[in-house]
Amino acid sequence: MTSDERIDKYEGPAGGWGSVKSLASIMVRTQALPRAAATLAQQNKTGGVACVSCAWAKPAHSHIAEFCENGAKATAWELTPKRVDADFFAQHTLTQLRTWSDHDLEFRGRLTEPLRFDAAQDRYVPVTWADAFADIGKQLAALEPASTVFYASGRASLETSYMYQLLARMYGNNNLPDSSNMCHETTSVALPESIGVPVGTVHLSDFDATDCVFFFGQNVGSNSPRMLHDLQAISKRGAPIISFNPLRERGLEAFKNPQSPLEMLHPGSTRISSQYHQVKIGGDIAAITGICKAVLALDEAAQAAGGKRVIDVDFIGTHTHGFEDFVAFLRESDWDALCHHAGLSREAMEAAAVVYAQARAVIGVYGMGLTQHRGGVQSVQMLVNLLLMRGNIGRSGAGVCPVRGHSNVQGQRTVGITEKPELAPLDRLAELYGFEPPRDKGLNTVAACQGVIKGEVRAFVGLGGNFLRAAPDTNALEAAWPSLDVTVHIATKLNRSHLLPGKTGYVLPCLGRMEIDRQASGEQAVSVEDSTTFIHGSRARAEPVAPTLLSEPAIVAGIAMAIPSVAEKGVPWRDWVGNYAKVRDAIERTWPDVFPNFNARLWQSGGFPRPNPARERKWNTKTERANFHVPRDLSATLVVNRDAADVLQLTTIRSNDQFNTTIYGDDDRFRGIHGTRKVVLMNLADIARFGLRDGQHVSLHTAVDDGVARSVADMRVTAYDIPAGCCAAYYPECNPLVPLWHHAIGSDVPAAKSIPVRISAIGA
Ligand SMILES: Nc1nc2c(c(=O)[nH]1)N[C@H]1C(S)=C(S)[C@@H](COP(=O)(O)OP(=O)(O)OC[C@H]3O[C@@H](n4cnc5c(=O)[nH]c(N)nc54)[C@H](O)[C@@H]3O)O[C@H]1N2
Ligand SMILES: Nc1nc2c(c(=O)[nH]1)N[C@H]1C(S)=C(S)[C@@H](COP(=O)(O)OP(=O)(O)OC[C@H]3O[C@@H](n4cnc5c(=O)[nH]c(N)nc54)[C@H](O)[C@@H]3O)O[C@H]1N2
Ligand SMILES: [Mo]
Repeated sequence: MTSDERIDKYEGPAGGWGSVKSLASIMVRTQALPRAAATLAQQNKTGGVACVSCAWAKPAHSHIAEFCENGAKATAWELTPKRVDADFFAQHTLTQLRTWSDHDLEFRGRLTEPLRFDAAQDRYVPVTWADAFADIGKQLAALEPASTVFYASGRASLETSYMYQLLARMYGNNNLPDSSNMCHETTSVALPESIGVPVGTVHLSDFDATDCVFFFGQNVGSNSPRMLHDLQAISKRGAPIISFNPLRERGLEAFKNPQSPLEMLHPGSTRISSQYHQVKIGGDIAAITGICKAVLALDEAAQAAGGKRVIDVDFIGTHTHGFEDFVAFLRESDWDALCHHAGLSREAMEAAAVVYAQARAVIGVYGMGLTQHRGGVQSVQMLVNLLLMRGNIGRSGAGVCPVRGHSNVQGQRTVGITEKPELAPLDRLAELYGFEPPRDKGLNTVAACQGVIKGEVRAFVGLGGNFLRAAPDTNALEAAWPSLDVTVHIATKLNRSHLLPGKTGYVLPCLGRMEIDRQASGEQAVSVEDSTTFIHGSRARAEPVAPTLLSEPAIVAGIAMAIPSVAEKGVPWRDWVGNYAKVRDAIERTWPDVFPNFNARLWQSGGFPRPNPARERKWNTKTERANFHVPRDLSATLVVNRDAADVLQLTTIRSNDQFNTTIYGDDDRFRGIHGTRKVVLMNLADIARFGLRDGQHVSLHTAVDDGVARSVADMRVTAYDIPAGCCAAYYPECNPLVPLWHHAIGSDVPAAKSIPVRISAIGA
């Protein structure tokens, strides 16, 4: 343990003075003030800039400061004046840079010049934009279109994303995986089967009207802190919040609003959760089954007593399908098995059921704790089952609320970034642009990784992101990556993915969303979609960090115009780049029902929602009803060795000091972890059982029998309040442990929340 490593228990609330201190520290380290000041004042407000951190809703009536600690950190990180320029790359070979940490690579500052990999020197060297585009165009044109992948990490705007999908389809494939494939793709598969829409049904106004929130596997205090304002208001009105999480996350326990002077001067904080259930990893299906079983029992008791029914019989009769099978499943489920898989007592599940049964309108919120399991699709559908029992979808104050990740990840799907041809408006694109779009299924993230490993994928283009760090089976992927023919990364900051170029490798530096984007028709605005399906305009306030940067639309257009087969199709790429309103017109022409009067509504206060039939109780499912789904298994882990005595289920988590693979620092204030990320959080009984001691360094090994050895070394055992049989450690450091085939059934989202592991003492 180095001298500044420290593990203690954090007793404060989420927000509060700790938040102010943490923010001040990053502002100083990145030197982002004063450049960031004007941006922060306008962040998430109508007419201002949409935050680049999370996708939580942006209210119509904003607070004076409508940003949170982590949103401000993301702003500071992007608006730092620090840069990595030609000199930096002249001084460092890629071999050297590969020894740097994720934090150190990004912390050095913004990329400013287009770079080409020079294999002889083992360096990136500066190149002109014109030469970069010409070479990339030539190289991609020489490849079989099916062997190129166009990845998108959910930050790029609707305008850029639309252009990007068109580029891929005109080039000749649907190989458009995005970060959603590692994230909420489970939602996009589960919800259409259950309720006929791929997105949540809750608007911000429902949070004002709700009686109760059920909260599963989402770390609100770190990952969507602005939502704490909504939860605080709910809690203050006395409405219950029932949380399910293996870890006692601070943001779900207590909050002090750092933007309220009155609250900051007062001792105390708002309690958030009224019940906190430390479910076992992957135990949500069993926990919700138990709650549903108890709701059914309450309903039977009410009927016997001649009282009002607890289940919504009218709704179930008129609007749902499959209820009888579901009831049969609940009756057959055995309490002992439910308690075993959930890691909760029958009383705990019954207590949650009583609150659920008493609430008039309930919202079900969830995050990666449900989606990133082999049984993730079933977990999400189980939550919907619970909501359907009392008609909690399609009315005020009720609904299902997946909390999305990247700030425009949901929007990218809305404008055609998808590998599934049936989800893209291919006929409409054919009609509008006069070409025959490819109809074959494209590669998602897992399939793209398999393609790289097998040598079938020859080129990778990344619109943002850090694919090699974010994806599973890091070692296998890194070994295969350099044999790619072409890698092109459009990026703001240097990361590990850039350090393993293909034979031809480019890094193309772009403007961030917070930087003024001047084109032929003047300063441009862009748009994004939030977690609650509202679309917002975003206008930047900060001067670009360097005059050499191009905007993302300009880079996508530059590549498109350099590939002869794309260029000849006559899309007015240059006009679009000159005026993004023309791209919005094209989006409106492609989806007239979703984006009517797009440009006119861009600055509508609070954004404008896209149509959501499930909110109106119109069910676009095969049965034309909302469907109850009987789960196939009571545990979402669905892993081999799950009950072996020497195996723990590992969940990979984010700290309060990171945004995905972007690591702001080594502290995780809310969990009391300081100065290190190489920890494995374990139950005291497991530490004793394995003959380990708190503070000891160990290795983790994936406990599957597929003939591949996967380990992560030098992890510090840290006693923590987590259920026995479970452990937790940080992402991305643990991605070498996730087998590529270990993913959610149906959605292929890597099962990063239940990895079976064995632990060995170092040197043992
Ligand atoms: N500051 C910041 N904001 C972010 C991000 C970030 O990294 N930093 N990332 C963005 C992105 S892309 C995304 S997808 C979201 C991610 O936001 P979250 O959905 O919150 O994802 P995680 O941080 O991975 O943590 C999920 C939570 O699930 C819990 N959990 C783990 N396993 C289980 C389980 O089996 N059952 C239950 N019930 N809970 C479980 C963990 O303890 C943790 O509290 O946040 C977005 N916002
Ligand atoms: N084990 C494990 N693995 C996981 C997860 C987990 O919980 N556990 N979570 C998964 C999830 S939910 C997600 S979403 C993925 C995240 O996967 P990605 O989205 O691929 O990764 P990020 O870390 O968000 O990408 C960071 C990089 O994006 C670039 N960037 C930042 N801003 C911009 C911009 O405005 N434009 C452009 N062009 N580039 C920009 C910078 O170069 C930065 O280094 O990881 C997944 N992997
Ligand atoms: Mo995500």
